[in-house]
Amino acid sequence: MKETESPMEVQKLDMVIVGAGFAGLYQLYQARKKGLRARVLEAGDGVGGTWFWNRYPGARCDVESLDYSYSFSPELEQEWNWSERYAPQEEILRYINHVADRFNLRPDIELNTRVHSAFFDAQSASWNIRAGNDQSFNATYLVMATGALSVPQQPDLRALDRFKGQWYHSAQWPKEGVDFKGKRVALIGTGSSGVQMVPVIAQEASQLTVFQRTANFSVPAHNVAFTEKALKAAKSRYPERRAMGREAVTGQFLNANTKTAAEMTPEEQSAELEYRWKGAGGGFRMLRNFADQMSNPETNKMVADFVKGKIRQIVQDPLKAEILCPNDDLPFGGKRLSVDSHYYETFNRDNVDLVDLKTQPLVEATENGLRTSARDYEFDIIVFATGFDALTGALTAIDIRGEGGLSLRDKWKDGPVAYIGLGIAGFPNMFTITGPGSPSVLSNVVHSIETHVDWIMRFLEQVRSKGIRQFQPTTQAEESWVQFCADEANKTLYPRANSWYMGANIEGKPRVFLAFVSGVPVYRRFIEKVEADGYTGFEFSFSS
Ligand code: N01
Repeated sequence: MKETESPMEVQKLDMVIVGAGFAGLYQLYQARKKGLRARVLEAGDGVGGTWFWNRYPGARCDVESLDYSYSFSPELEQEWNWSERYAPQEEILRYINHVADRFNLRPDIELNTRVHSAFFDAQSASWNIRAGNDQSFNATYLVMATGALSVPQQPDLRALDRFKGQWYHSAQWPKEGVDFKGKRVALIGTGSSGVQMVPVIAQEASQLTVFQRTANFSVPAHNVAFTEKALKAAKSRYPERRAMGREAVTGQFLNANTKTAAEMTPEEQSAELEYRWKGAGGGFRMLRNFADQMSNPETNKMVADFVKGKIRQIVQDPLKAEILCPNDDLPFGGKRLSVDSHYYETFNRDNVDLVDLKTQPLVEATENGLRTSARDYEFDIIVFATGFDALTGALTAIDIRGEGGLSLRDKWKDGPVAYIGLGIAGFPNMFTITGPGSPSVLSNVVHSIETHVDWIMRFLEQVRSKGIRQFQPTTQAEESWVQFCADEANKTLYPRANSWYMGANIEGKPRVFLAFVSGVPVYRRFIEKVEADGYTGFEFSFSS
């Protein structure tokens, strides 16, 4: 059916929300609270977004669960008991399902309903949405809660169809799991997903061969099970914890050192690094060793060299250790830092091998495994942990047309252009949650989601009380925000890395730093000022 033909039955709504992950569920909760008729459309057959799809062995969050959880309901905070510092995927998925039930969200969620297109209709100032098996919706507001990392990147590996074994992508993991017992397994990709999988698969498989293209840094999570006492104590300080998170660069309290490296003695520098590497620190605390870690190349090199020293201490085979040590041109933290449980230690096992794809690139799949430029390898299972088309992929996957039929794909062909990560000029009455140009993937994303949804709801309250029919950012505001984001990113070392933050992992994707780099508090103050000043940067038209 053509977009211009009238569909059989159109469900009329105030708001369509695309995606039933953390963002979509909270948006629905708040929209309903304000009396909006809202509906979530979700491609999967369950809620959970990232945590619904990424079921690979070892999957868990890299932001501590006490932070990586909703803060809007103190009752929910108190009721839910996280079992570990970093909860595993199945527990996070259980939590999201609990939220869906506890707040009775399911009646307004349509599962198995992938959104194909969203066309803005100027006459009615609303969105016509096509989804699922030719279902049609019309909504005054469209909220894209599609997630930053939800379109898997599958490498174009020649002759994969010839391979007689099984192959899987980390982000499309079968619900029934994969039995690795006694199997020869290839794992391609050593980002966060690969790093989490390696220690777990190694314990089950007869042989695990890790194919690494670019070494990245990984740091120990020091994950622990909560004791009842520790959890109770942490929960008793929840408001304090959340308040500290709000004022932290990443929206999560990491006990950041406020001194630059130059303000410390060499002994103090070493003590700081050791503290953060060891049990009391761990995880993303390693990103906060020194205030100038992500802006001063010398300071960054000190951290990078410290971590490389640790890799060389842990990995007994010097050849493997060298392959696992990132090159000097990769700043520490320039690519998303991986947070692991015994990743480097796993390379000391007899059944784990490492192939450096820089010296022997992958050529193709064969009937029995993989061929590199050096030799053939035999496998029963190939696992791809090759990442995502980050931040923009899920938005451009949908045919979104704004004013005058403007296509989002066309508008973003040279990189995403958006205002404060929330709105896009030419696409009226539409919001993106944790969109490009917001802290999103550089932050505790659940915190950023709540910030965005709360802002959107206050914005809509104004829109509705003032009889505003249509709103969108101005192109001028959008351009200056994009420039500001680029200027801020260029003050840091982030753009030096070929990372997915830069779109560098997708062939042909424009190289643009996709997130707002200067931190959650700076960003929040900016969007609060936009609000306090009467929504500067937006233009409005009123109902006649
Ligand atoms: O993906 P990645 P990921 N041939 O893009 C390699 C979040 N996450 O799924 O660096 C060979 O980081 C690629 O190599 P290179 C988190 O934000 C969170 O691991 O491009 N190799 C790289 O090694 C994370 O950062 C958690 O040279 C190929 C790897 O595949 C983000 O998701 C857990 C290749 C991809 O790494 C993405 O992580 C997991 C090819 N053709 C993920 N193509 C939490 O803990 C790609 N690679 C919450």
